[in-house]
Amino acid sequence: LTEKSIELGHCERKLESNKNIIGRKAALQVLTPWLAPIIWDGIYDLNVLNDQFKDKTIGLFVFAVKKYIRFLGPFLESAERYFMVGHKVRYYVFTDKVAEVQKPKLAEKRVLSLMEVTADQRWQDVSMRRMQVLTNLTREQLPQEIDYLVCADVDMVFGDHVGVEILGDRVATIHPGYFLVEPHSFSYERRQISEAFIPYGHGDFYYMAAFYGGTVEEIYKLSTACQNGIVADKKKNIEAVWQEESHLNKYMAYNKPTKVLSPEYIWDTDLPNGDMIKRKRFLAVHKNHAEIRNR
Ligand code: 2GW
Ligand code: MN
Repeated sequence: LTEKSIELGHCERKLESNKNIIGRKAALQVLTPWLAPIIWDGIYDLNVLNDQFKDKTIGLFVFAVKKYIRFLGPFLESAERYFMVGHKVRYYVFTDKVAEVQKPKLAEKRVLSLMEVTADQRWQDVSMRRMQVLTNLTREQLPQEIDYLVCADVDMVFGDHVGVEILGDRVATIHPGYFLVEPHSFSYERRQISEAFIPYGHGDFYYMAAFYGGTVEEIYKLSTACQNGIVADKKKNIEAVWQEESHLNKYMAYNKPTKVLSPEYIWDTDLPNGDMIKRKRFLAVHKNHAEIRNR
């Protein structure tokens, strides 16, 4: 299966030189063991998919509070160029300073909802707050407005096509730093006391919380489960090693994604093995951590 799969993708060229890697790793598969597709360039026909999804509306959820407001302009501008071009799109932007946000000019069939959210003191709470907000949003408002929701970090830019090939019931992206890594070394939460605990031997990929999605109904279930985990941990005075990313991984380990996105969909040009990734579609913006993260 692995060898056959590789022929389908752009990785054919790489087969010889990477035989040692491919033999062991999940890296360049195009199908998971539970038969969900792993999306790489070259394995799908966009014309067919565009037609299948032509009547759907896609939401893009993003948080930009405190200093991270500065990332919003480039994020939205790049989304206008590359994200779901030609389809109906609604942006859901949550910020603590609505008045400070400059609304970019949007193409036809695309709308922006700006919503107020309180800025948490601790950055870990800012990041985790997204799950609570998502729970409410997907329960109350989104069922009437959209079909699919995609959730993203704001410190990113789209650099190449991201379209309906990513849509599915439950979709997660392989963390670009872990696609060649053995499951034993995944940075899952390994303390049993946390709700995000995943024992050795469980879990399939290490997913990154910077890009995931699904139907509104599925994101409601996912965010509710993650939020409950976060709250339960807080009661015990603990916090998962990678905050809501740990809870997302726990959820996906036991509610397997129906579609998996390859690291083409989250890349960081500082990482090694970039030559294995033909299309870098969604890229981390390099930031001065000391400056942007001080409170
Ligand atoms: C985050 C860290 C330190 C200080 C501030 C913030 C911060 C984050 C903030 O001040 N304002 C804000 O809007 N955020 C939002 O949270 C924003 O959308 C940002 O992209 C997201 C996650 O924070 P980020 O991008 O700094 O985290 P990363 O790039 O290290 O991402 C991974 O790990 C996180 C958990 O620690 C999340 O799971 C994230 O989804 C992962 O990609
Ligand atoms: Mn980020």
